Amino acid sequence: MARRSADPDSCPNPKSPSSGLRRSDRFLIGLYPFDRVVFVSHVQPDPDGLGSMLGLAHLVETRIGKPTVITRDGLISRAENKAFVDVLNLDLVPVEEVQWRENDAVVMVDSQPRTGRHTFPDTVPLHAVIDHHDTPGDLDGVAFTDIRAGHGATCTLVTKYLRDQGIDIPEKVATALLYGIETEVTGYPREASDADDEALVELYPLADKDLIAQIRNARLPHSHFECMLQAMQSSFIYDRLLMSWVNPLPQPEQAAEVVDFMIRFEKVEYAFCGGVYEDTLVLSVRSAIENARAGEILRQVVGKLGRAGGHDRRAGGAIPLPSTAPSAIEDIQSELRRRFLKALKIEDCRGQRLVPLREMLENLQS
Ligand SMILES: [Mn+2]
Repeated sequence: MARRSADPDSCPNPKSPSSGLRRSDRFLIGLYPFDRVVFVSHVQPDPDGLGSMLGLAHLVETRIGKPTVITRDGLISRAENKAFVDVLNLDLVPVEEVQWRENDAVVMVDSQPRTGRHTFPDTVPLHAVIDHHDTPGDLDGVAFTDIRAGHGATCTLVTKYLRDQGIDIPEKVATALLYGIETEVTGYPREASDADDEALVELYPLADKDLIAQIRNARLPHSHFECMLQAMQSSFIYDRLLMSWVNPLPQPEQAAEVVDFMIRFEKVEYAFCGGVYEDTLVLSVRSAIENARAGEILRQVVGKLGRAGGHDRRAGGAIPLPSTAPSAIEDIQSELRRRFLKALKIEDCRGQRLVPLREMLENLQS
């Protein structure tokens, strides 16, 4: 399998003159003038974002002794992610409750500014952005940036910062970083670089494997099964694409749970799920092939209707709905279907139900 090689740490950062300093040195030096460091990530924060904030907070507190705040933007609804927060006992401040101070350094991880993935005000100036998404953000005026799309996880970059600074990684931090990387790079096939593997090998002996097991096998709510049933009943196969709709979506992250499950279907290369949550159509895509360009395709499909982005094999998006009337939702759904089929050059393909109607009815009667 082709491996992407991670760019070396010595690769010059266009925002900083070549100084012989490592990125982690420059990151820490830049924080000296500030009184406090506030970490932010994207909406519905995932283990990679949460683990990165936790790891960097440990770095900042240990190395330069500044107080830190770790925030949560929006809901955490996926069962594994809730378990991650619970078993690791994370103290997350809802981002809307942060009292922003003049002398805060705001550090964004696992996301980039003005990509439509945040709810805190645009007027809060960002000091640093550390990310691995290839979704371009507006980095104007950000003093420190470390964007490495060649890495499978932001937690990998954070692990490297901790190692470079010679800092012991406590069990809780190691567990969070390990699970953060694992969830990002476990795929069909994996989206990982050698740097991700190195970080995993380093973190594994330090992490609490019992906690990892509790997170990985988190107990599932009733709504998970209702959502999966609806997804299966609504799924159509269009050549190498499977499309599912769940309306309404019990939790926004369940669109991702649907595609994580559906992409294992041996006959398709792309799985798409859309579902209405409140007044938003939440979208999620997975691909089973390399060079799938899932993020790019979903951005193209969504266009000006909303926002989308992601990675080669995983992508997400959201479309604000002017109306949640069934006919308005159907209109947007058929437009998205048309655009997705066009993007995959299968526009002449007729859809086939994943589960034939007759079987569904027979199951109901038996
Ligand atoms: Mn990530």
